[in-house]
Amino acid sequence: MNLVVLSGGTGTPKLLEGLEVIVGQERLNVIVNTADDFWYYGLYISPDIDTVIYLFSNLLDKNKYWGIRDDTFNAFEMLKLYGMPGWFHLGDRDLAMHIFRTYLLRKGYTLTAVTKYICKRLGVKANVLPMSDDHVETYVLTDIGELHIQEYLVKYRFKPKVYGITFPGIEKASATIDVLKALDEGDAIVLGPSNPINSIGPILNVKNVRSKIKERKEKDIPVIAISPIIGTKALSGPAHIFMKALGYEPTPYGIAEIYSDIISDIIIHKTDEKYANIIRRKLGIEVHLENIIMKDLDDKIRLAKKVLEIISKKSSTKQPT
Ligand code: FO1
Repeated sequence: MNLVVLSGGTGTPKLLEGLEVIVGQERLNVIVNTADDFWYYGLYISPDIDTVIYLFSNLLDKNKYWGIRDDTFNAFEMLKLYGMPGWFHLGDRDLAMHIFRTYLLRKGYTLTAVTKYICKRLGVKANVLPMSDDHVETYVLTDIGELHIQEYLVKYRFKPKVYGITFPGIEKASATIDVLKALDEGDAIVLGPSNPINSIGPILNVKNVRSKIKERKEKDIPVIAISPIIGTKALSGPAHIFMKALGYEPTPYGIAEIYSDIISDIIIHKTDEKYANIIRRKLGIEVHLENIIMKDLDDKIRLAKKVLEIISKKSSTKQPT
């Protein structure tokens, strides 16, 4: 069973924790959003890649779902003394990742090669794949001006009113051959419970990814989304805010609508039963009502098991091609 999981932000890594326990890292191909990446004081920061690498190497601070557990911030304190802003915290051990990655990127290695190498050094067995080796950024147009996604999320805690969101570079960004190979060889594709606009969205908008997933779904494999929203609120972060700003209803129906051309199934929270019929009827997507809240490891394993049950049920009933 080769699983492909699209991951961004901090929601999907929780599901990855459960999947890792059940299928093992060797079976996981994680395509990661890189539109959160940015150059910060000369360092190339790749937040979503780092959360996945730290998770699989058991270094992740699981209270925050970013950075390294029990990290210190001595360099950061000195950098603030020199005038660096204090809203984006860089731990000492985390800094080593940014310094080393920047060193390799400046020598001309691709983000894919650098990620593979760092995973090897950290003993990560999962296949962690940047969505593209072409640089993509994310900006949010708000009532206090245009903000980089990290400023909007971290500095302003998604308080400013959102008028729009843009992903400079996405129109030229191509999927890597590793991403297309993983999508080709996967037995199932999972769109994790992350923000469909700025975490999963950029992955789908990289050239050839959406069409490849659509092709696989229409031909033979389950493509399953897990809603990051319960009712009209995201479990964490601004998914509902971005969806509203882009004209989608901020509900599980809106999630299904965004993914309607590429998913066969969606898992929504058991209290969202009222959306199930319209998703089935209007979008032709199978709906599974589950408890999608992941508070502890048992929750993560339980939800991961549900995903795998759906996959094996669909695969066993698949018509012989
Ligand atoms: N998130 C915060 O809320 N505060 C921070 O100071 C912060 C620093 C940081 C440093 C490195 C890194 O890889 C991630 C960091 N994050 C921080 C999380 C980051 O903003 C989120 O993981 C992504 O934006 C989620 O999409």
